[in-house]
Amino acid sequence: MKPSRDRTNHCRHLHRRVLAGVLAVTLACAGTAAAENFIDVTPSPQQTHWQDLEFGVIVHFGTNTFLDREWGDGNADPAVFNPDQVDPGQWVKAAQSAGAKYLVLVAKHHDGFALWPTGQSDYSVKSSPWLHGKGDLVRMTEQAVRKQGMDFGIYLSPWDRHEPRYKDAKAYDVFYAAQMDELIQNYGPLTEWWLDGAGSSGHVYDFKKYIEELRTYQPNTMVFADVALFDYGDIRWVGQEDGHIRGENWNVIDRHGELRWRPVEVDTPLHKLQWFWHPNSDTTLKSVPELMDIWENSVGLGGQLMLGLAPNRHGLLPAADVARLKAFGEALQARYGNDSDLARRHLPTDANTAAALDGNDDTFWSAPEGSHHAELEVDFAQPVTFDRSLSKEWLNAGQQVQKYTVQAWVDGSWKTVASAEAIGHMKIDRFAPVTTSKVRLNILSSVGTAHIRGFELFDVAEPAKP
Ligand code: FUL
Repeated sequence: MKPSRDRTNHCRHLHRRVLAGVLAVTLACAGTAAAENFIDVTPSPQQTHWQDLEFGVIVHFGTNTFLDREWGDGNADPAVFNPDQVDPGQWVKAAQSAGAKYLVLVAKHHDGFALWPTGQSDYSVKSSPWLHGKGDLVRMTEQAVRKQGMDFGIYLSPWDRHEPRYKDAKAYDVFYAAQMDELIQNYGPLTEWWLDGAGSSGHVYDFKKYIEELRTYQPNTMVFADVALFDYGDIRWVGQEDGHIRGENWNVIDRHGELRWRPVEVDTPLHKLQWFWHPNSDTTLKSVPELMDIWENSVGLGGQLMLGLAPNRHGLLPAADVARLKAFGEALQARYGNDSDLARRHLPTDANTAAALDGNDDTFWSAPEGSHHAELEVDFAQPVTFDRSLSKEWLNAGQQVQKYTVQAWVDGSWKTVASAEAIGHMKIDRFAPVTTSKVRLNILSSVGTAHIRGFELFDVAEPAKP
């Protein structure tokens, strides 16, 4: 397997420093490179920060909103963009009520219409009647987001159906990089940059140049990249937009023989199949049970949820959307909030175990150093009844757990109620209700020492799905 870029550079550096020919260094580097495997790959601090956000929203608003379209053809008259009550503060508060921690704004969708007064083209808010062409929606949104203490990110569609230079790949590269420069240099720190591959097949972009530009001014920005743009992604696309992760969720993915930590993002809109607002929006809103199911199958399986929000022609989220987001946030708290966690009722225990049960993600339980198997046991004075467990792995040293069970002490022996492979950032396991005064997370196999940030138990008592 080919050595990772970082390790190769590190070895080159060492070689330079010990030119005197310390054979051991050469051998050590060759040896390490050959030994590279999944477990050697760990997240960057920026990825850890991003994964801890868990839930963000992406806002689609533009000419499509006024034309009942999802994919604009690039010919919309800027005059159609004329919202009369734009209030990003309202979007932000609604997103927060659902529990979202950051907001990504679609600054330019495939139709090419820019929501900020770009200097690279006239196809933007400055040619619209909105605020007499003096508005800057990226600025307004960024300020509202930061005021509420959320992180901010930007989507700038590579596919541009309006820009005449799009036909000339080299000229378009200059154009895209210049638009990107405006966004990355003028609107504060960005947590995520959304590179959307839709519509781009057959077009060759100089992504290397774009990413160099981004990294220069925004070294901490995580690049989301789907199918075609995979090489550049710090985070990866789940592969569809139905809000579900399928199968075990591992963070280290091999692409072209290169191993990288690439946590998964699960993007799905609040309205069924609609990223932009449409006149029928009241009939497409996902229900609270549907949103809960999405959260449990994205965040609950160690992924990042990116929920699409769509302001209407006034520039406001419809009242029904605001109410739905709030109800979703409340349902999440009721089901998985700290007050619902039964593991908090545990009997006094040692400090190591307590660190997994305290609801604090900055403290974690560690298995005995170097162990490949360990148990984290929780004891109760009174029996508790639960049907879900929620486990969280501390991932800074890599995703160590590769097989585990959740077991309850029933009639004098350990009964397995759940068994799986990956834990990762978060793992919710569901099972038939069990009543017990002793539970354990039984780590059957960890490559290195396992670390658990959280082990929680819930009694959801929800009828099983058909
Ligand atoms: C897709 C786009 O084509 C959709 O319109 C939307 O922006 C979604 C978030 O990404 O690839």
